[in-house]
Amino acid sequence: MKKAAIALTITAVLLTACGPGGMKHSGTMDHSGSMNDSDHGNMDGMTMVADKTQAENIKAKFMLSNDQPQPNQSATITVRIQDKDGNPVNDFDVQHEKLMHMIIVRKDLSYFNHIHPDYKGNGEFTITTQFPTAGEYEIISDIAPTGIGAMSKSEWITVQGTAPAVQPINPDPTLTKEVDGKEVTLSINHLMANMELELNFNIKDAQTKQPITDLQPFLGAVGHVVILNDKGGEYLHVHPAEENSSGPDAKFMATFPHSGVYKIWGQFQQNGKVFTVDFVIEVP
Ligand SMILES: [Cu+2]
Repeated sequence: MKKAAIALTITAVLLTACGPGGMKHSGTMDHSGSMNDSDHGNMDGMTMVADKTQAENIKAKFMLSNDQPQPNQSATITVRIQDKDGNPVNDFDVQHEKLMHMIIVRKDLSYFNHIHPDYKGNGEFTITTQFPTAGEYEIISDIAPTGIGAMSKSEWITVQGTAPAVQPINPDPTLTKEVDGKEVTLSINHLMANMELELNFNIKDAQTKQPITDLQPFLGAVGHVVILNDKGGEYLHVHPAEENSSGPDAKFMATFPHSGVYKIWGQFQQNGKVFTVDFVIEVP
């Protein structure tokens, strides 16, 4: 029931800023051969987004090494990318340093994982991971088949056993969170649906309250932001407005397609360690 809906209803909004992370793989068409600062902020720059029909013509088959995956046991996920005739799609562009980005969330969005499967050739990607609990998970893959453009594919899987109680996805009363010794405040200008907005993550040292200015590039940019709605039907992959910032502000652009509740995960790196901060917001 769910499976049929997934391929058609996922709305992927891929907004890609220019930068080394978005550089094309060898030998592909590129909108701009060389990057310079004046190209930054050109949001339709590097990675073109596949149109709906092109994206629908690319199929992703998700397979698990065990049809009945168990919590906390290794499971290998294989994703086969095929064209509409079932032939493997062989060539992919690098986006943000990777050929495939994989996001795994539990249905209530209380669990989030961002991993990078290995490309085995012949359209096949694999990765071994674990699911922390029983329950339903959505696996989302971002790819950019060469010459077609960026798209997302997803599938639901069920991890065996008794699922823990579903956590309500309630909007956060304040958009300041402390994680790994950092105090992160999210601000969004003029929050409304269907309009491109700037999301600013301001990052301080949680103890000293001093601004953090030594963020390191993560996946070729100041950070990586993923947004999902609470119903699981909308996935926004968001990209930096200022690719090269090292803090304390990390700015991203995104468009929330509808009003409703969305969860936002921001990932940043400092001192060689990635930290993830999440916020739940309600878009009026
Ligand atoms: Cu990734």
